[in-house]
Amino acid sequence: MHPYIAKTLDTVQQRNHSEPIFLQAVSEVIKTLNPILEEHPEIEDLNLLERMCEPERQIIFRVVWRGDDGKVHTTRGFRIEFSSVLGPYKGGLRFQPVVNMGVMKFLGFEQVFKNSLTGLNIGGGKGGAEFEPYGKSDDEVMRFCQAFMSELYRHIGQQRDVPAGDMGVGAREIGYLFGQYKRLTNRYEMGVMTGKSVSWGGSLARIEATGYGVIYFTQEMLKLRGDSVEGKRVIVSGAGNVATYAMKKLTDLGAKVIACSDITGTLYHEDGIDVGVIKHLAEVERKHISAYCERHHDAVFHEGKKVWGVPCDMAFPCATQNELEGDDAKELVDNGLQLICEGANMPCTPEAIEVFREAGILYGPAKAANAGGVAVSALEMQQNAGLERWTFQQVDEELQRIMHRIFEQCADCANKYATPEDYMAGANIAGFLRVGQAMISHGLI
Ligand code: 2IT
Repeated sequence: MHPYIAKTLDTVQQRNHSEPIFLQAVSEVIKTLNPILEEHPEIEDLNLLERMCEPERQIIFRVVWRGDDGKVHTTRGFRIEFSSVLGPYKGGLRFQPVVNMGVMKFLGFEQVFKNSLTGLNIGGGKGGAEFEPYGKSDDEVMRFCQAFMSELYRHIGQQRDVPAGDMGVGAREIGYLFGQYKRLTNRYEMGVMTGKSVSWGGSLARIEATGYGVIYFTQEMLKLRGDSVEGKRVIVSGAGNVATYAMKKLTDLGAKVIACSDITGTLYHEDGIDVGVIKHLAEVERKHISAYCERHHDAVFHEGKKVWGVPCDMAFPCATQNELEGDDAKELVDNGLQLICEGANMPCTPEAIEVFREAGILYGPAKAANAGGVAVSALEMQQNAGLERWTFQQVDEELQRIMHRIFEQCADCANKYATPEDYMAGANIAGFLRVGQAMISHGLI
């Protein structure tokens, strides 16, 4: 390891010792940067690595709201404005009880490199709150969103910081947040948020974009090996937007999705998962996937079980960080896995990635493979700024072009600086180079 990398890791470790998840994200990126440090001594001269590991601004705030139970709750809200070197801070809001500063910072850090890879003008940020929307009434969610925005509104703006959804934040929450922003600022600032409902400024294909993008990236990886997704047996973890639309695209392309999962367990359906039912459960009924078996009696639900034990050709972790560990990876490889592509942010642990690497499994890293969501968010901003409304096909074609470009950058950097098909190193290096060059142009700030 280059001594400058070791020194930076040490500094970041000391400064953030209570945030192991953030340290994991940082070390995964900077350990792959060895080859470019020789070629670019200015990285060390200008201390770019350490500067990149420190968010530009970290906002923590109190959110006070009254629940349906009549009780007053105090929740912690966050917005990490990580880097504005390529554009306004851009990244989602996550509402989940386990959210904390380390999680926010890891997601913000990943977002910087992901957004860089899109080639679009978006900086990196992330936010959220330790709030559980599941099982809450619409009214309660609305009151929480209004309370959350009562502080957040002073930090965001269409040229400043543009939040979107993430886990626990969908079109419903974005609507309540936007309504409160409009009330507080007395401005209909359409581009201040993305992931809006299509009826009032949202983009067609935004909801599909992350999942579809993951599969477009997968197609690119397979194409280089003269292969395709057709006829493959597939498992997907998660039952949210990313998983649902990854499953839909896979099914449309002739793959067979035999299992998916959520926090309650794994659903197995040998005939192929009926994505329409999963979508309805997630988006309309807001129910866990065990309810799927009421409609398909030949499907089986395994309570409390992870999906990784189901033998398959391809696996798509689309649920959450560190959901796939070293032992899961070994089991997948032993069962004949050929490809893994990440829909969630950092779903594979470092041990799991090492297992895949040693076995020569095709591995699509999240910051490249799941960048389609934020890319279409930027297209939503573009439509809002031009008072335009693109068709589904226009957005989808642009998404495919963007995913193709992302893949090419990853492949080129892998070939040039690492080894062919090392898309993890390729993504980190390509993402880093664009951010680094812009930082150098902006001087010491
Ligand atoms: O993880 C992600 O890339 C997102 N949650 C999407 C962020 C966005 O601004 O659309």
